[in-house]
Amino acid sequence: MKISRREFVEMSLASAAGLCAGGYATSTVAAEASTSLPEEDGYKLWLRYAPPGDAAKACRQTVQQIRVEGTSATSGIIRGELHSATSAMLGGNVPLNEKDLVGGTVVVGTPGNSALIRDFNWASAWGGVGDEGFIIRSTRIENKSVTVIAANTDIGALYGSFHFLRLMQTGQAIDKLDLAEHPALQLRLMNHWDNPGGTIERGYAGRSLWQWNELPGKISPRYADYARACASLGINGAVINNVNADSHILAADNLRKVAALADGWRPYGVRVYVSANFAAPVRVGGLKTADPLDKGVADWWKAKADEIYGLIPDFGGFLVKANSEGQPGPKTYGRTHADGANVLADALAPHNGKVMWRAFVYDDDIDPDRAKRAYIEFTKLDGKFRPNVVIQVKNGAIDFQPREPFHPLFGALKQTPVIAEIQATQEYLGQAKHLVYLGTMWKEFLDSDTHAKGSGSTVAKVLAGKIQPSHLTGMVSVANPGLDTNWCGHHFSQSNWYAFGRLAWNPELSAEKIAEEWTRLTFTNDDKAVAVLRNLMMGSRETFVNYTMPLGLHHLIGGDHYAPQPWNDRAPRADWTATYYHKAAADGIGFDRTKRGDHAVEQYFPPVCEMFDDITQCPEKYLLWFHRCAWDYQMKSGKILWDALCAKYQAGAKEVAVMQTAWQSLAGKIDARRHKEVADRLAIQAADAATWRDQILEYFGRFSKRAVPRSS
Ligand code: GCV
Repeated sequence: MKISRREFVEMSLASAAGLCAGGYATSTVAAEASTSLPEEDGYKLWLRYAPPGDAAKACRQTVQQIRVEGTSATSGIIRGELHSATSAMLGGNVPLNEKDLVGGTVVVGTPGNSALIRDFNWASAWGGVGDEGFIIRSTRIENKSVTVIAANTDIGALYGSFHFLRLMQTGQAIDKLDLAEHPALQLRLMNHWDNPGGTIERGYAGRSLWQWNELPGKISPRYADYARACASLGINGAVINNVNADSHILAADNLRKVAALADGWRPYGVRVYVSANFAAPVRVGGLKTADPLDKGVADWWKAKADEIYGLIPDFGGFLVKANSEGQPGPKTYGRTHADGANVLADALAPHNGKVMWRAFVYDDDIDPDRAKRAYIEFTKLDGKFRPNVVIQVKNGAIDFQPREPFHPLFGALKQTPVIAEIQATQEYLGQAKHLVYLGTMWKEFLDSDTHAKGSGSTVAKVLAGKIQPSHLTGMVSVANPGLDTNWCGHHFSQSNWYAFGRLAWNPELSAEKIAEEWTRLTFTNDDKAVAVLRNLMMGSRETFVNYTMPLGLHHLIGGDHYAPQPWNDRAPRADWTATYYHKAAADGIGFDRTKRGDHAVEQYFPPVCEMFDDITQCPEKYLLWFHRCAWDYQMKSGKILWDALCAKYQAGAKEVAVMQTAWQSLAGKIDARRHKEVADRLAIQAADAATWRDQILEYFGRFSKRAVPRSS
């Protein structure tokens, strides 16, 4: 059942007024089921394996027993997962690895561990799915109907098994399957900003999952639960510590702790990576310098890499934040970012390790505009990096704002692999207090056309190496789980972990499909409830933008990155204030990045450059990012800018009330505990949205000298 956003708003409002009979009438639904659903705490994430309703009967025919081939730890995990999941969903013990093959057997394996699978002549498919992909087919063996989940590797078989379970859980037909999947991107990594003391930079869901004081001797069961959740989405690695890195993560005793995590995650296909502090040769190694061109420094990194690989043979590599926000780096020694990345790359290369070098740099001697600096620095260095270096670029040129145009570096580096960094932890998007589904925001980014090689050169295609060939591809996300029971603080923040994983696997998936899938897995398969939930999620990011930073406004915050602070004009750096960005004054508002301003638009390929530059073509959602406008500038709607701005803030705050109503209408369709916990956070969100609206409009009104029009 699909309903438009407008219908959703109308239905929710009607429901609030008791007018809507179509399944959204709060009282009936609530009364019906409020006592029947067991309470849930959210720990199980999207792996609840609730019975899939009407689809269960059909599934029972197709899944009568499970046969998982192989003896590896991963095969054991697949066996356990399929057995417990299918038994839970189908309401009874599903036999496992019985001697006889019967109709309705699900066979899982690889050509390496299964004679049955080796016998299939699926040569064309095998090549296509590579090391991490899988094939799922409904077929016949010994004249019996079976389902085969086959892959070249155990990890591919694990991913295929999770995929199969996802189809079951979401109530899809599983009796005529013929599909092959493989990931579009190679590096699909969680980036944890966890500190060894247990705190998490920009973490809103409790303390770090990693118990540094207990490792390596004591292994929390939560480590495996974490890796399982990652594997269920195809996430294949985790950078376990903050990019503002404590150099001592590289000390011998800490590396043993890292190795213990790696050992536990290996069977799930989750490789460990570490954020390295560029000054480690000095701080840990006791050298006098960390100059990347110093032989002693290069030797130190080589020895350190050898030591790491001695403990962790499949160690992924280093993530580095250098010469950024006070972190040390090669520029400290008069060297370039390429010099810095290469010394680490040379140390890792014999072990097949990678360096992910962040482009989040904004030294103010490069250009007065923070948005321009990374492009200027990194385009100069294109082609100067070793083959095992990738440049990790945030989705936008400032810093994970509620809305940014895509970073101009995407498509601009022709000889250097680029991977994208997005942020699931909602640092600037209401943290874990506001319900904001980021799938839509990431799709807006991934679908942006860079025009790097003509029309259709979307960011997604650039990342997948389809525009310029790239031997290394990937997308990473600043992670949002912590020790909170429900992992992510807000139940809906789990959807952002989920959406990241699904998009890193396939950036062409739609945000809507992912929202619907997550909803069915996490809450309910009830179609009407799913429609409400999906629409709630799909509109939530635009709503957040409306009540915080619409029409291209950005960074209207202070140090907490949460509350409105448009008046913030004092910080250790000008580009940490709000006034630097909005430049509100009596004559207007906005940052002139056009060809008549600071020329930032010229960092984009034509015709994107011209589109952003020309105020009549520039999408209004980016208006004040690129243009400075008078308060009475005529918008496409015919409204003047001030009135349009007021309307956005008013609409945003109103939309949160609609979200509350929609959520209320689901009482009884969602277990009482999670329903209340989300309702409580929505109440905070509603109050915050009103505060944003009122404080921003009061503040900008001081410059526009215009009254706030009555809200329509
Ligand atoms: C880890 C922003 C955040 C910082 C973060 C930084 C980064 O500035 O506020 O907390 O530091 O981005 O991405 O390195």
